[in-house]
Amino acid sequence: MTILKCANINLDLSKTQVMGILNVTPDSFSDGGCLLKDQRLATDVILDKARKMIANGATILDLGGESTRPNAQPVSEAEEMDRVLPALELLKAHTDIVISIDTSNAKLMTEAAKLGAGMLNDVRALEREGALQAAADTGLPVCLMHMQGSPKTMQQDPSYDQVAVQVLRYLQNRAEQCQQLGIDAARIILDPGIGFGKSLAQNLQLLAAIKKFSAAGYPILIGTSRKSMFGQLLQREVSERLAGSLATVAYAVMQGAAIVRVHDVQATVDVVKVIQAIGIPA
Ligand code: 8Y4
Repeated sequence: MTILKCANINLDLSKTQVMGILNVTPDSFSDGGCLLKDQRLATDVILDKARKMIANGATILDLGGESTRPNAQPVSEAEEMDRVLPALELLKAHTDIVISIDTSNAKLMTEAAKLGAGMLNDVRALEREGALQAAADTGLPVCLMHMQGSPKTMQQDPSYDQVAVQVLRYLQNRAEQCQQLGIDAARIILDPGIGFGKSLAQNLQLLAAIKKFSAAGYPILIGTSRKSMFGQLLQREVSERLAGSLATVAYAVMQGAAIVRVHDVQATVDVVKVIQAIGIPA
């Protein structure tokens, strides 16, 4: 019942799965990029990172070519495809893991599915022109994430009446839209979008509400890894946010999150295993 069919690979979402972040962007804000100065793909770097994450227990890799952090340079759809598709081909040729495509770009969704992508991850919840139909046509699972505003403006003055209620209502509406276009409910994953148009207090309220999100009946994905909420809460730089990130992973697993999206796969898999070994009380 909790099996997610990702093209030819089935994931058991009754156990929390670890999704490793693989960016194909030139900025090295958090993790060195996999692009060379001339924008060509550093194939050895990306394969190395992927193999390490797989060996450490990741079961999904999230491949992205658009930086969505505040004030990032926008990337054209063509350039995004030039970054992601060769990386996807490379990963499909050398690994067997589920490759998630982090994109809002309908054309990229279509082309990535043809090359063997296993799921789609859209921080804009398929709101871009053509994305809903394109995603439906791939037959792949989709992660619908909530964002208030756009990456450029989202942190200016995030405002909600009741953040958890509103975010969940939005995601349920998007999930219904998906099903109207033929996306099976069993292929839909919801994500409150930690850090996407939320204050520290709002991020914490969303994390505290994971159980309520799960109760909507869809698998929940949580992405907190190294985010600025830990800068605000702990006064830590990006490189010093592992402990904070792991605390939220432990909590998310305890509250039934199906997938956690992280940079630090080895440490995260250890935390997931320990929490699951203890067991989650009824
Ligand atoms: C350091 C490095 C600090 C990166 C912050 C960041 C999510 C997501 C992102 C998420 C889903 C990020 C693509 C933001 N976050 N997709 N994507 N959920 N589904 N920032 O939370 O990692 S990118």
